[in-house]
Formats: sequence, C-alpha cells, structure tokens
Amino acid sequence: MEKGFEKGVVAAAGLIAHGRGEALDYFLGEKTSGEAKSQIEAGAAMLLLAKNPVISVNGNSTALCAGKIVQLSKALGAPIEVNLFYRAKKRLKLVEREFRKLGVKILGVNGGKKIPNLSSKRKFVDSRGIWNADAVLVMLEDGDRAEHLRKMGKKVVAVDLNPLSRTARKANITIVDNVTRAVPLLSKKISAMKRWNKEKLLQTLKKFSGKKSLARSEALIRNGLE
Ligand code: PTJ
Repeated sequence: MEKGFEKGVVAAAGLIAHGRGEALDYFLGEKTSGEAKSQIEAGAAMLLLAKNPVISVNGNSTALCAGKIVQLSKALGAPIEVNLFYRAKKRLKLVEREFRKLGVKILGVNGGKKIPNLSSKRKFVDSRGIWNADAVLVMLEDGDRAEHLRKMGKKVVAVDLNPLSRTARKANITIVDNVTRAVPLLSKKISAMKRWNKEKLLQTLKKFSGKKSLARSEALIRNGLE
C-alpha cells in the first residue's frame, strides 16, 4: 500500500481506508469466516448467472491484489474497469499501467457514460463495461454508488470488511472479508461452479439471504472470533 501511494495509484484517503479495514480484519482473526465462505459461494453464483459481469477496481484494490483480480477476470470471463472516487487522468493511467504490466487491458480510462444522479466522480463509467453490465463486483469502497447501480437494475456483489458501510448494505451480496483473501477464493469457487447448471446456481442464490448473512457477519465482529 505504501508503494502504491508513493506511485500515486493509492489516494491519501485510501491509506486511511486501508487502516479501517485492517482494524476490522483483526476482529475476524485475519481469516475468512465460514459466513464469508457462504457469501463467496452466493457471490460466485450471482456473477456466473450474469450475462455481462464487470469487475470494478479502484486504487486500493489495484495496489493490494491486481494479480489476483486478473486471475478472477480470467476465471469469470469478465472485463476489469477502473472507477475512482479521486478521479484524475494521471491516476487512471497509473492504474491502467499496473494492469498492463500484467498483460491486461482495462476499461474505464475514458469512461464516457454517467451513472444517473450520482454526484461523485464514481459516476463516470465505460459504455463497454459497467454501463452495460448486469452485475458488478465492487471492492473496498463506501458510498452511494452501489445504491445507484442497483437503481439502474444491476446486481451488485461487494467485498467490504465493514458490514455497516453503505456499499455493504446496498449490495445484493456482500462478502465481509479482506479482498486479498476473498478475491482468490472467489476465483476458485467460480472455476469450480462454472460446471454447475443454471438451476443449481439459482438454487444457491435462493437459499442465501444477503441481509441475514450480513447481520451474522456483523455479529462475528461484535462478539469476537468463531
Ligand atoms: O482509489 P479511489 O480514488 O477510488 O479512492 C478509494 C477510496 C479511499 C475513496 C475508497 O477506498 C473508499 O471508499 O474508502 P472508504 O470509504 O473508507 O471505504 C472502504 C471500505 O472498504 C471500508 O468499509 C473499509 O472497512 C473496507 N476495507 C478496507 N480495507 C479493506 C476493506 N475491505 C476489504 N478488504 C480490505 N483490505
């Protein structure tokens, strides 16, 4: 993260966000809970059922796990799109360069469309990516974008260590885990579940309640380790 900040990939506020995440992760024993594993399975089902899923990345997720995100993108067959709160041409290019080094061309650098009624610069999205997506994976962000993406009719899967964040509460499915562990686990699940038929994926979603699961994750943090 420090290197990411020095390079300009991570925003100053991104370092503070990282500290918040680390603090919450200590309460989870810095391991993926059983609850998060269920959230990962449901998230995998939702993303596999989508026709045009897109993986949204910001400065923090890029600095923490760009390589793991590339593996996820390949497992799911979904493009990666950069979406920044502190949007600046220079940072967009820096994030793009991190993925180019890994051999991947990402979307969003020239995001020409706007999410309706969203005031922050997170509103800028790519017509070939999030604008057209039916499901979006968002990581490590708090704010009102998840709510507005849902208003556009999109499914939202979030990865957020804070079960109380606006993103966590507005997403269809929130994975309460560290992105560095959740992203590779999601790739693994997606690779295994690709063989499942549509009915089995739908059943997985049917038996999962995002709200109840989020409440159980909150209880895990409040009450201590499993
Ligand atoms: O790169 P930009 O310009 O888009 O800026 C990124 C900011 C700083 C705006 C973005 O990271 C952000 O929205 O930060 P927040 O508002 O603090 O929200 C981040 C959320 O992610 C908080 O709920 C944190 O608890 C959570 N979080 C932090 N680190 C991790 C995490 N969740 C999962 N894994 C982590 N490693």
